[in-house]
Amino acid sequence: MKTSTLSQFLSSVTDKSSPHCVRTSDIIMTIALAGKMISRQVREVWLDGMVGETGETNVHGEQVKKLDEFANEVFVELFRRNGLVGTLISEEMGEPVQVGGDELAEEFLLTYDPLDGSSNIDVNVTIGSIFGLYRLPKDEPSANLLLQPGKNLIACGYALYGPSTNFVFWSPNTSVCGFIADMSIGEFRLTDENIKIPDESSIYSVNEANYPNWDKATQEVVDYLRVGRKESSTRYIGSLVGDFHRNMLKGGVYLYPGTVANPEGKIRLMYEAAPLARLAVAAGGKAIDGQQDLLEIVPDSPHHTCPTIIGSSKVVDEIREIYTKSKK
Ligand code: AHM
Ligand code: MG
Repeated sequence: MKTSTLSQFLSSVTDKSSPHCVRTSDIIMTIALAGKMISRQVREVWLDGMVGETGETNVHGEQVKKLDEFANEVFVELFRRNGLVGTLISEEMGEPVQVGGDELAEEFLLTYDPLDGSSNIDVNVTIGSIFGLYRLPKDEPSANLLLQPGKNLIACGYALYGPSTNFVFWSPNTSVCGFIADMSIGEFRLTDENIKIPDESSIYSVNEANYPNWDKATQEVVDYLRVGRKESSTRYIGSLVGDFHRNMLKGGVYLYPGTVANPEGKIRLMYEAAPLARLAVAAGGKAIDGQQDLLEIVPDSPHHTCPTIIGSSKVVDEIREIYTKSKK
């Protein structure tokens, strides 16, 4: 075999003398397994009668799709069975859920969006699962222990269900690395060991229909991206994880700003914005909420939302400058 599989790759980068390092790799393997299971269901969604909504509404007030529920259950079941992490926080669960495990598991918090891009589920457009892994301080128990900023992530990544299934992750022992599922052998195979985001790009990804609802600074930012730069092009599919993946490989910036009525925006910090921000930074990109580094934001609840701007470093710098001038 020419390229290594995910398990071979993880085995080669794991410090076997460190229980935390071994545990982190085992958790990443479990998430990859969840990705394969969800990918299978995504591809069979029409055949298995899994289209449509469950009739339930989630903590964000959104209609839960049958596939959202399925994907969430895959994560819960796998981690309940193997006991590798102590706590799960998911977009689809109102409260953090304890899934038990040993003493070491108590130090690990896994956050995830089981199926990002829910509005694209029934229309065969790329969707994905995003995850963030945090190591909790052992000797500082506090009521806010779970509310960790993105800078404390110890691993993060996503599985992407498009024409092929990708698995992309970052951990302290690796760069940002990418894998593609070879379903004939049921394994992810390494495609890129060191993904880097181009510094510069003409692509921006934003739902521009929200323009009338933005404040002046955000309108100025998007005007600048559209007509103030040498070249400009829009790509927006409405699946953050899909837009992020394209922008990471080709260059580009994703924006989901707040509106005047809802300044904190829609993107969830702990399992959407922060994991992708950490990946972007590890790949040479940047992430802000306007003026502040996104990885510095401390959530005030598991489902905290924040304005999200992630992508090519030079473009993000220019955006920050416009916000900074306009807020003076
Ligand atoms: P979801 O996790 O329920 O799918 O919501 C998050 C999604 C992002 O993936 C996407 O970029 C955004 O919401 C699209 O929102 P909008 O339709 O307002 O542009
Ligand atoms: Mg999402």
